[in-house]
Amino acid sequence: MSRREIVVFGDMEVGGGTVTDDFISDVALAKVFRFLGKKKSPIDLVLNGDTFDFLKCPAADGTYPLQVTEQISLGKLERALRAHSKVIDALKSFLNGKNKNLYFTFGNHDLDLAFPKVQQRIVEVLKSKRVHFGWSYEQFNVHVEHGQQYDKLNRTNGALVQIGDTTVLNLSYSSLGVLESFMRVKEGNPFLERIHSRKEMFKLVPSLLRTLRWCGARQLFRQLYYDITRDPFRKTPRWLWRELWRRWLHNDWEVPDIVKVARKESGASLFVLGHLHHVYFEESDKLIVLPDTWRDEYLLDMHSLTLFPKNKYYARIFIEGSKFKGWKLVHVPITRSVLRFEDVVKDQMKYLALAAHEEGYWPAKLKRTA
Ligand SMILES: [Mn+2]
Repeated sequence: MSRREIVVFGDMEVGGGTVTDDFISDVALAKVFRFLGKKKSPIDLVLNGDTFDFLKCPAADGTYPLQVTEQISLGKLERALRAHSKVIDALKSFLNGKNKNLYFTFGNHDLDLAFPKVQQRIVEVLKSKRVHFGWSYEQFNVHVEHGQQYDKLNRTNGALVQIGDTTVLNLSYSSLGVLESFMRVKEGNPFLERIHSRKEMFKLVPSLLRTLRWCGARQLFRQLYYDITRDPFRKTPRWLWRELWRRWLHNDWEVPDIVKVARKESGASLFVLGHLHHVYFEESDKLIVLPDTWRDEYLLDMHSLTLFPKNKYYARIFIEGSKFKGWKLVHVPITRSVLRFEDVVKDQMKYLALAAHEEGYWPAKLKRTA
């Protein structure tokens, strides 16, 4: 009986090599991709959304435009390809293997993958026809999807939208808020933004929470202004007001629990999700697997006030004939230091550089813009 594997990575968030680029695990990830390429069995490699972090990657002039054209996305893509050529070369080597296919699903940070020229450019760089793009991967009763469509602030009705003669990205309320109000905070606090839980971290840095609340209030007023001026692309439905207000009031800066919603929606027997940056699995009438993120993130321990770099995982799903036979979550060990929170707060840039150095990644220079 024929055997094949579906291998899923979530939320890699490969960025443009700027200070807001949170992907530094080039060495470890490239090694896994090359290893998978050498395996004899057919493999469908699924990069499950937010593979590229177009959202937090500035345009060439250092700004974060709200109307993202194909040209802007192409520029961001070029910089990400250059900043992370090791990973791209490893994907090329994977595709050179026998019976290997690569799938990109769209996440909220890389809706840009829906632009035809962005797809063309990736196919051209990877030098392979076995590269596929879509909202989800659905084969052998396995459903792989990023999950932003189950998150009301992040969901969109299609990836692209027409404004006059121009096609631009159909950005969600959440993405517009990130670009309009929060990227400057991220640029000023590039390390602190990688730390979870946010709620606990804010207890130690109340000034950051104040800044965010101020940005949130400004964003609410902006939304009100668009509403009054009847900007057709910024209509504010009633539920959105409720949701924005609830989040502002309760200091809720987390992604909602999309697993509950997704569970109801899908008929597949195995469901792989991303977006939440959790490692998680659940087995009831159907199996739900979350293989976490490959972006550099930390868990804050409130007793010792130390930061533990999060582990990196991917999911392996085994298919025999056309039937689902089992699955495995693989942990990729990377040696990293545990950091003291108070040191990091004092000099975030120093510890960004240290983290990148420990992973063997060193971009030409950490800059504000590319
Ligand atoms: Mn996401």
